[in-house]
Amino acid sequence: MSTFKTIKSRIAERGLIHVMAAHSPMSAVLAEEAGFDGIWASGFELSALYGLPDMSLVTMSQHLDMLRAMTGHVSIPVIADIDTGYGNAVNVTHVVREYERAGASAVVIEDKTFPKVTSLVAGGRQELVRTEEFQGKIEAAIATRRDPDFLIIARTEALIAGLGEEEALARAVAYEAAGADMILIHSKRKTPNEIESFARAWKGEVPLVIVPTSYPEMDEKRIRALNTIAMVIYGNHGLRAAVTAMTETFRRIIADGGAQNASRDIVSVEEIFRLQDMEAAKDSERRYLK
Ligand code: SPV
Ligand code: MG
Repeated sequence: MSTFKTIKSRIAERGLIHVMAAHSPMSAVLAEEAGFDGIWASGFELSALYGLPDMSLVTMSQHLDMLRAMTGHVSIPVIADIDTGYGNAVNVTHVVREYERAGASAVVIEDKTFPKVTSLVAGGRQELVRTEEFQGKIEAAIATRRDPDFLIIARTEALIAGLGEEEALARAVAYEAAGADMILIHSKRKTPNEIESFARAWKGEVPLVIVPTSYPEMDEKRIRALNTIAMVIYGNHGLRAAVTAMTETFRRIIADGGAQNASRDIVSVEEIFRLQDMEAAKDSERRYLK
């Protein structure tokens, strides 16, 4: 791990880092190979993999197991989406200890009540905990981490809950005061205006994180122009691309009465062998199976 670059050093080098959501070691490897700076261990993607809505139904141990599998396969930082921290500030101490030990480089904790409701759904029930209560969760996380490079990222859902910019800013200020290393500000608006306004108004020391799923025209140039955002998370593009590709391929095989056409347009089995590192397994066979 000596060549492992921390999130902080990546941000110091580049100003802005690009993080892709993954839901499995293979999707994480594909994101690393494509050139992303980090992996977002997304609760939304993992919930969807289980065919479940993202409403605190996937357990911590399910998410932690998948995160551990991912950290074992990539050499870029993995940022854990721990939702609300699976309970109160006491739960957060346990969660942070476990995720750091599993190889995560950061956790993102959001200020919603447990069980949470996914942020982007229309008409979702969005309830926030008191600011002081959430400060306690951040303080618990900071006090628990062992490595100061393990980042505690505080996520406010004030805009998602319709509470307005003033409340979002007040919460972000309070979370920075509690020790948060970065602030994730989420929005479900279809245009970047709400986030751009927040990012311009942000006068804190710590940088911002955004997840521009619902406002994809917010590209790198536009983000850099604001000077306050250091991390952009692409929250679900791998999963959505996989659904598109699987749906199309499955339908074609049914329609064609076989895989004769579909086979030509998907990766070869050899490419899957490469992603599984079959070579290393064959090498081990040659050396050790006596
Ligand atoms: C996730 O990917 O799990 C997130 C981002 O938390 S969102 O789904 O937009 O809430
Ligand atoms: Mg999530």
